[in-house]
Amino acid sequence: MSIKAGKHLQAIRHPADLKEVAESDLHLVCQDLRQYIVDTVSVYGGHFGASLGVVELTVALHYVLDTPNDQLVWDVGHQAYGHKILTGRRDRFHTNRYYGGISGFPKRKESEYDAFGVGHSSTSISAALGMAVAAELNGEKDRQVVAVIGDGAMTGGMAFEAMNHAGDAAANMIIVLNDNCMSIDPNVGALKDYLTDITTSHTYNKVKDEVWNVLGKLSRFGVNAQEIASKIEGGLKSSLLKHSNLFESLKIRYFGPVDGHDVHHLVKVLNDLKQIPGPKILHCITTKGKGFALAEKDQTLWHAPGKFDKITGEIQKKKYDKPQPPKYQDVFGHTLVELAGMNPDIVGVTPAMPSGCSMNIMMKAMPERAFDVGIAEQHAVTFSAGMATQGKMVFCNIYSTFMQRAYDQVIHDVCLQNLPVVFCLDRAGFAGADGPTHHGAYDIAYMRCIPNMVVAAPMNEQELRNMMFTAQLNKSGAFTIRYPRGEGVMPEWKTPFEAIQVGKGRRLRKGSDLAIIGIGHIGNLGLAAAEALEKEGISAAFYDARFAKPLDAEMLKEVFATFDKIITLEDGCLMGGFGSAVLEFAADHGLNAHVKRLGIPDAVIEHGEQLELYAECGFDKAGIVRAAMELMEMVRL
Ligand SMILES: Cc1ncc(C[n+]2csc(CCOP(=O)(O)OP(=O)(O)O)c2C)c(N)n1
Repeated sequence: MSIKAGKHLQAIRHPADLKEVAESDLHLVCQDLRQYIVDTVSVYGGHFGASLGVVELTVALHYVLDTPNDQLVWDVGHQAYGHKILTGRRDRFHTNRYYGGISGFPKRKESEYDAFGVGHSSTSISAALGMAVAAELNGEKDRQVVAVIGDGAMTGGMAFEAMNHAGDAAANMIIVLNDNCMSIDPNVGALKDYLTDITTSHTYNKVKDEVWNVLGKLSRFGVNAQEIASKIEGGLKSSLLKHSNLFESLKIRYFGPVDGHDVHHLVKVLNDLKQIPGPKILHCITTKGKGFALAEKDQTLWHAPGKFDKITGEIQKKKYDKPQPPKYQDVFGHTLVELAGMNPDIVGVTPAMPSGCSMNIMMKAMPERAFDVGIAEQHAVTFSAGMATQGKMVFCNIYSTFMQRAYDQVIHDVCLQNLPVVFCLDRAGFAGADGPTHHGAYDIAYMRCIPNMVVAAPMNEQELRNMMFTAQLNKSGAFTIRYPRGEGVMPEWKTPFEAIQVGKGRRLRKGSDLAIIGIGHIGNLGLAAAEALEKEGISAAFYDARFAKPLDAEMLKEVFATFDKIITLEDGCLMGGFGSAVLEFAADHGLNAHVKRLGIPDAVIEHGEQLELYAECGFDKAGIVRAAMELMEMVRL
């Protein structure tokens, strides 16, 4: 279905076309751009509210800046749909996030307008500062560098590290703070209150307007006038405000707050800021979901609602005639509350993903025992470690991909001290439409090499529950449980708890020709493939390893003693992953077999449905069957 652009957007294929539009007509372009995003996302899905909230900012930035020469860095990038549409990708926008289509995030190889590849939060100021400093070193005095960062992303440590550096480096850059008071869930922390205080303080805003006027008048007279303006502004601020501004105290000049939906004012302000040297921050107040009433009202739901009816607002849900298995994240959420009811030491920690990982269930049931710490994975891990020293049993839930941020904290603050923290890694394996920035490809490899760490992966809901039950009984060392995005396989999932022996796998199918050893949910495809192989005349056994560390030595010895053909199966990276662990075990114990490892190769796997990506990497059901047949053939030859 082709989406038709409104007449003011139709002529705009690139920012150069936008510059042909009269400034007084820019709001019309905004209207069409917003409508185009609504029309497309309602039909094809994707992130929604964030892009609607920055329509005016996007238009103003591309109107004022000389992109792609000027560098525009979007933080996270889930809000950059307008940017994509204005920078040569309108015709392909309906392929957004689909296999083979454009990416849901800015990506350097996709467009010269995507100055920096993003997906993980809070990187924009660092990247922009790097660009600004390099531009200075290269003598490119006129190049503008702009980072657009949300108030949620601003809670991330990297943003503070970068501002600390930026104020001192004094490089020429603009930070646009897109403040909508929301992360995916309502934003948290003291900074949020601080930003609200600045926004709502009448005294501050009155003084700010006066400063702005003085500055505006002087800015026409060049750099010297800027210096004078700066002194006046500083004087006004310090004498009248009596307290200094957080950003100003980091030597980043603060402007705002401004209405981020007034495109005409934004153009004027950005033009002014371009003239002012050094690091500056423009505080814009916006509404997430702006222009689509339901999205303004329930901003968390409309962060990424999937497909919906743009007239009624009804979000499309697949309809089934029989009960479906739950999402793993919900099994986690409900099970945690159950366990916390039994064990008073249990607490929950999430870095900004309460609805994403279903920690919101515990936050609702036991608000004093569940913590959203902001987009701060490193802090989440060390905060959990601190609580563990005091006898708390922390379930710290972090998406596998975001845990990459907190690797040193896992090693230094948890494992070296042998603290019992449970890490639940959601979205392990392929994240799907979010693509490579979000795939949880590396966790088995990066966790299993750390001492004092158990690495487990459930094949179904019951296993997840039992692993969580087991983990909270375990008082020595860290315990990782990784599970994928989406549904499990058991509609009747609320089974009684049973402890699992740590490091114990299980055989689920007997066979005589070859053995498949899977780890985690992907094992269901392995088991299905083993059954399908029967029709091909191949008798395949299936083992569920459950643990990548410690490995089940007894089980592996049995497998190597019984079979000379073995397939290992994981939805994680092959290098250093579960299959590697099996081969290490075999080498260390002098065991021999033809081993074929299936998993994610040493390559960037793009976005698409999980099943499409399994197929691409050769470990969907058909791929596993093929691999088994090839192994049989190869060994016969
Ligand atoms: C390191 C990291 N942790 C978590 C996320 C998940 N995430 C994506 S967008 C988002 C909220 C961002 O909020 P904000 O920056 O205010 O932007 P808004 O969506 O409000 O426009 C979060 C937590 C992420 N992308 N990166």
